[in-house]
Amino acid sequence: MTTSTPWDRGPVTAGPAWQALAAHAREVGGETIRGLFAADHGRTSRMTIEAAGVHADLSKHRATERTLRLLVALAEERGLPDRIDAMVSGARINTTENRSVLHTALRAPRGASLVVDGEDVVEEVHASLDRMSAFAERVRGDEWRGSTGRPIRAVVNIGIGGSDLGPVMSYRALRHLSRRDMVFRFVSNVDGTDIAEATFDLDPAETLFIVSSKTFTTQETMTNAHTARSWLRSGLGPDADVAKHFVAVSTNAVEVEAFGIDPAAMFGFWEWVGGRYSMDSAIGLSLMLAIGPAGFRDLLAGFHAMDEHLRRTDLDANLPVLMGLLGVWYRGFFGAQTHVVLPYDQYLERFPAYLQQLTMESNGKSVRLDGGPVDVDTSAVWWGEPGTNGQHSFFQLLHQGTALVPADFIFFAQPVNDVGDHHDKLISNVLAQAHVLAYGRTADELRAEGVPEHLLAHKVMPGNRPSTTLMLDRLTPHALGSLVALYEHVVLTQGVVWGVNSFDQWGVELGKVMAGRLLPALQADDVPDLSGVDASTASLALRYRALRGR
Ligand code: G6Q
Repeated sequence: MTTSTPWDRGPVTAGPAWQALAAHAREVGGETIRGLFAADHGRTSRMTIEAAGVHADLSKHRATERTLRLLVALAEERGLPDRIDAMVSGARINTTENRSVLHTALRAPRGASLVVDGEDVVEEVHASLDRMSAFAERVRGDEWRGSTGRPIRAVVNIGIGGSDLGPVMSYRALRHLSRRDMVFRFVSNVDGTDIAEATFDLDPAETLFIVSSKTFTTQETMTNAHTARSWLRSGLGPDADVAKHFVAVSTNAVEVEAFGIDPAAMFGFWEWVGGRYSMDSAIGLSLMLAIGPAGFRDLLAGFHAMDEHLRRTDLDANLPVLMGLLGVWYRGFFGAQTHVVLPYDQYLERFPAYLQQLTMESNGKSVRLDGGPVDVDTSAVWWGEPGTNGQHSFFQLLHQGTALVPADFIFFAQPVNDVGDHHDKLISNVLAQAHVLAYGRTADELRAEGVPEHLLAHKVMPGNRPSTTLMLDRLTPHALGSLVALYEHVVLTQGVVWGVNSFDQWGVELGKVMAGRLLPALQADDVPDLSGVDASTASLALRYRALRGR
C-alpha cells in the first residue's frame, strides 16, 4: 500500500522529462566526446563551473548543452527546487522517520536564525560549537588532564558508520594541520583487532576516548567503549578516575550517563542530523581537537559556501545539481553500474570510503517515498582510490574494460608537501588520465605510431569514457568542507529525481537483529538454540562452536 507525502512525484519514467531524455539518449548515444569537442570549440568554457572554490570541468561528458537542459527539466519536473527549500527550512522530508534533515543548519553562520518547532536551531548549533571549542582549547592547552595529572597526548574516537567515517576521513585529509605532538586514532570495528591495534602503543595516562554514537546503543561502539574502559582500568589501576579519560558525543543523555560518563562531558547534537551527514556536528570533535576550533570553523565555512551555491544558483549552473543529474543520465540511459572517485591527493585516501556511505546508504533504495517501487536504477556502486596508485591497478578496466564507469578526478593546485617536482608529476598524471579516458587512441593513430598489426586490437583505447574534473586551490579545511557539501547535494539531487528517501537506512536493520539472535547461540554453554535459522547458517555456527571448543 502506498502513502502519499507532499513530495511524491510518482514513477520517474511516467513524466515527459524522462521520455524526452530517453529519445535524446537515442539521438546522441552514438556521439563521441572527441566529436563533441571537435564540433564545439567553446564547449569547455561553457561547461565549466566555479562553485565555492571548486573549479569544475564538465566538458568531458557524453552530453551536449541540450542534454543538460533536458536533465535540468527533469530535476524541475521532480520538484528539486521545492525539496531544497523544504530541506533547508526544516520540513520533515525524512518521511519514514518523520524527521527534518537539517545538516545545512550545522554550518549556518553565527547570527543566522532558523526556528524549527519553536527552537532556533542555529543558536543551538553555535552554543554546541562554543562548548566544543572551549573543551578543545582545554585539551590542546594541557588544562584538561588525565587522572594522573598528565596532559592528553592521544585521542581515540570510538564510533562506527556515520560516527566514524567523517571523523577519520577528515582527520586524514587535514592531518597536515593537526597537532603533531598528539596522536589521533579511530576505532570502529567490533573485531577486537581494531581496538587492540589502536591502543597497543598508547599510554593510558595520556589517552582520551571520545565515544561517538548518536544512539549510544550501537553494538560495535558500546563493545569498544567497554573494552576501552577496561584497558584504562588495567593500565591506571582500579581506583583511577577514568571519567577524566572519556567524553561522549551523542543525542542520548540517558544512555551516556548509564555508561558512566558525566553529562557535563557530553557533547550533544540533534535527531535532525543523520549519521552520514554528521561530521560537521559534535561528531567532528576529534577533528576539532586535531586542527583546533579555528580550523573547524573554516571547514564549516566551506560547507556553508557550497550550501549557498546550491540554494542561490539556477539549476543549469548549479554544480551539485548538474553532477547529480549526470549520474542519473549514465545510470538511466547508459547502464553505468558504478561511479569511481579518484582523488589525486594522498590526504584524501579515505574520501572514497566516506562517499561510499554517503551515496549508497542514502540512495541504495528501491522504493519511492510513497511506498511504490522505483522504476529506474538508483544509486550506482561508488568506489575509488587515490591516484596515482590506481593507475597501476584497476585503471586498465576503466580504459579498456567492457563497463562504462563515469569518473570524478579531484586535485589541488598547490601541494601541501612541496617536494621536488612531485606535484607537477602528480598533476600531469591526473590530466593525462582524464584526457585519455575521453579521447582514447584509434587504430589509425596507433598504426601511424608504428604499432604492428597483430597488436592493434589490443592497444586500441576506445575512449569516450566520461569524467568530471574538480580542481581546488589548496587542501584547506574550507576546501574539504566545500567538497563534502558538494557530494551531499549530489546525493540529494539524485534521490529527488529517483523519488527515494535519501535520509533513512532501513536496509541495515535486519542484519543487526539477526546478529543479536545468533550471538547467544554462539556463546551458549549448553545446546545452542538455532531454531529459525537456515541449515547453512546453523551448520556454520555449529562448526564455529566446535573450532572454539564449545
Ligand atoms: C548513518 C547511519 C549509520 C550510523 C551508525 C552509527 O547515516 O545511520 O552509519 O551512523 O550506525 O550509529 P550511532 O551513531 O547511533 O552509533
